[in-house]
Amino acid sequence: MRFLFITHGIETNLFQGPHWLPLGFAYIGTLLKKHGHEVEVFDRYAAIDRLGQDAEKINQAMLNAIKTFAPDVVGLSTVSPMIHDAVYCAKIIRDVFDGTMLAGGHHATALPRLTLEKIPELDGVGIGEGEESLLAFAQGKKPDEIKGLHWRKNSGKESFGRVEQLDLLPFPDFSLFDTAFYTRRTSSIIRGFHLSTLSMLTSRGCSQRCSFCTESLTYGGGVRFHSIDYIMEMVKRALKQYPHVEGIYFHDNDFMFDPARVENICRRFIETGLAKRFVWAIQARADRLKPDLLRLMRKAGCIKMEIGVEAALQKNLDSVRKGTTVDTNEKALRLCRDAGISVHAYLLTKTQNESLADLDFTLKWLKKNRPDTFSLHPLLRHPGSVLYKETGNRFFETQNWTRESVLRFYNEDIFSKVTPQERKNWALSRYNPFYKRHHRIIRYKVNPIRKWPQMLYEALARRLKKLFAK
Ligand code: B12
Ligand code: SF4
Repeated sequence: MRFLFITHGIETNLFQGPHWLPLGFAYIGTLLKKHGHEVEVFDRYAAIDRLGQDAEKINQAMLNAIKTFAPDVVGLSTVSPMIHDAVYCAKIIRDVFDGTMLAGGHHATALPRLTLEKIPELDGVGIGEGEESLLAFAQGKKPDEIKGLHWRKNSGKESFGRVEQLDLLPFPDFSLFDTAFYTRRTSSIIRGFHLSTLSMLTSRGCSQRCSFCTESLTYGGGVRFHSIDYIMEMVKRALKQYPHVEGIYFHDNDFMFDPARVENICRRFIETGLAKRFVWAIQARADRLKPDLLRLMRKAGCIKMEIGVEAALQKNLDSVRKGTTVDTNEKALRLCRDAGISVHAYLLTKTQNESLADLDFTLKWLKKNRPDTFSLHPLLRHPGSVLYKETGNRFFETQNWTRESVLRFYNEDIFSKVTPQERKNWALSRYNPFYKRHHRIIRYKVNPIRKWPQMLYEALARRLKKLFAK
């Protein structure tokens, strides 16, 4: 069978250059290829790099790819804030394609039946992880009996696709993507460090259920692991195939979930000499960090840890059910600094009862605790999350999935007490200047002088691009 996968869309005006590679289709595509099926990916994100910030051109290129490749199945990935793009893609694809069209990913998983209802061009949706479901479909299993696929015609109960034994998956074949684009040096993947990188997973799932997050819905509660041998071989092969790659971002939701496993990984990186070949970054919860292990991780090449700090105030941590404390977060930053590991702190804004004083407190907290890099993200209500259930007003159930209405829903600030004008003023006068200065200094501090000319050139090119876009 021939499969064409289409990555979830992008607001073209938000394009920021190379980012994390879409691993979902890397895994699904590689498994299908291993079983003799033909796979191509039309990557709407990477297409912007080739075709510019012109949605019309990208859509045309996508339709041309469908006509040329003539797939049996088109698979779309979905995330809720961009669901309008999937709605649009399905419509225009249907005009030129009469094979099977499916959608999967976080949004389809959270709202499978509704996704079928709102996107009439779809034949079915994938729920949870799609590898085994799509392989079963390609191998001719009766559609109604495939776990993780829900068909329009099927009125039965939905089931989740879940890869129980991760090691049965072949190593992801990155060549399905524009690797020249994804491995281009940038400071935005292992944040601050100007490196050529690849993304990988060593585990899937999360044991927590923070109120804003849908990870434990899509990948199931609890964590499944690849074996250490699998991880070593995956890393070794990728570095051999892409000799210019300098770093790996491990995308696991909670890399540090099992400290003994992390210790084993580190020891193997050191013993095999891989620790000298590449550097790596992870995402971890603040409450999992121990000084000895962090020192070992640094020795094994870990240079960056991304932590969901979320808030500088305990009331906000509690309101999103993070299950951590301000103290734990502050200690985590100190421990990483002592071990020589750079930290990225993710923080939330537009939270419950947020006031201007809270925003100032957050800024003060950043200045005091000095994470090496940080970013502030609005608290979003994704379907499938506890937050959506409690405060989403059944938006997706009751409203049209047009760009305007989806953007309006996501831009709504129903929690905080800060007015849009106050927020703008605060950002312009207080947050942005500090953010810019801090990140500029960090970039030049952590990167060797030989990389500075390229970094300067890129910063200039970005500025010029922005100017032209205006
Ligand atoms: C890397 C990443 C990106 C990358 C690449 C995205 C991509 N195409 O994969 C970039 C930076 C481009 C990106 C962008 C965005 N992202 Co993003 N991203 C991620 C991240 C961190 C990892 C994705 C990943 O590789 N997962 C691992 C692989 C194995 O899983 P997967 O991609 O989900 O795919 C599996 C299943 O979902 C399923 N599946 C997926 N597609 C399909 C299709 C079919 C047909 C089938 C059957 C199955 C199937 O099978 C796959 C294999 O098991 C996730 C968090 C996460 N853990 O998923 C957030 C996440 C997916 N992103 C999210 C969001 C919100 C966005 C943005 C909208 C952010 C924004 N506000 O701009 C944008 C969207 C595009 C835009 N406007 O720019 C949310 C989605 C929330 C939701 N419930 O909808 C997530 C979950 C983060 C979060 N916790 O909030 N993202
Ligand atoms: S935010 Fe992080 S810790 Fe919380 S549920 Fe999501 S992945 Fe797990």
